[in-house]
Amino acid sequence: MRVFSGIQPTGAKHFGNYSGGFRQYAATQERGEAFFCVVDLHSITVDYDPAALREQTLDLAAMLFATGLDPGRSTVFVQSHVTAHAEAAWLLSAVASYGQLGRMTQFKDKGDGREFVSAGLFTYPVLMAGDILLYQADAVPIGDDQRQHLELARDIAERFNARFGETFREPTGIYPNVGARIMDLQEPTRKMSTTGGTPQGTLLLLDPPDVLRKKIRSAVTDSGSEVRRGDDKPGVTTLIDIMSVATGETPGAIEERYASGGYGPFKADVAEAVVELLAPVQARYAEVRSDAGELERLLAVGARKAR
Ligand code: ATP
Ligand code: LTN
Repeated sequence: MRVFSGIQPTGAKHFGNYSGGFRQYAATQERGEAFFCVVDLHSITVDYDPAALREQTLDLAAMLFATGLDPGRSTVFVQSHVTAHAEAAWLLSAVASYGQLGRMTQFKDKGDGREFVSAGLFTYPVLMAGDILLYQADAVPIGDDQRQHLELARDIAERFNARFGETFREPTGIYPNVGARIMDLQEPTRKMSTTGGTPQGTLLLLDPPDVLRKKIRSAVTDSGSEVRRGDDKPGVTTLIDIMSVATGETPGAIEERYASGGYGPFKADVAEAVVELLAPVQARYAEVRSDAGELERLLAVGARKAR
């Protein structure tokens, strides 16, 4: 089985990225031949600083290794190092539907209210389709917010195959059972995000333990005091999901344990679970990130393999 996923180097990485991205990458690398791409070409579709982007590319590569990618097993590389990605995007744009691109919710969300909306922000999903299709990927581990983009990639493959003969494999998205869409802790009707969420409601993977504790303690928890999941309880649901992702316990087991204990002790335990999960990640990150030369070497090896 071929596995492919991409992740943007801009924006500090958060618990939602861990849930829908990083932890799934580490798990899926065991199941086949895996490629993980730092998609810097996607990040230039909105305002960016070139020097910062280069640093953030290394930051993200370090985080990919710190969360469990094994360079001996997975091919980890930077999108702009493999020129075929940009070429594929142009060629596939001939079989991508303009109407369908206009219906992408990420385009509408990210474009809304901006003074300048780049054409690249609009064609962004075609580049993503190229990323996936070039590698004949069967499985694409992603979060729920990328579902629409994955569907578009499948449609592009199908249309290309129908017109030019069987060429591309149609990829399947892999979503986590719990935590496919982690919500913002302050506004639990919006997804946790460094671009669209609130700073207090976003748990960063590199937040110090006390900051993580404070953000979780001040998370909104809806009315009533029962710890249970439900559409009427988006705040508590988010905290249960976060705990489930951090500990591997099922949401049901967590609900049962905290059902009548009130929010205070529950939140304290969620915070400790997150701190315990992230402390070793942060330590590995510091170690890996301190050797930029080695990171660059690993990415060069990855790009060669990807090519
Ligand atoms: P952001 O919204 O913070 O700008 P993003 O989705 O635009 O992030 P990436 O950092 O490239 O961009 O996302 C990496 C992975 O994390 C993707 O597979 C995405 O689906 C997943 N992801 C992002 N936010 C969440 C979330 N709140 N819950 C679960 N998965 C998420
Ligand atoms: N669009 C994705 C990032 C991304 C991706 C990919 C994910 C770019 N290319 C290929 C999976 C496969 C995002 O915004 N998170």
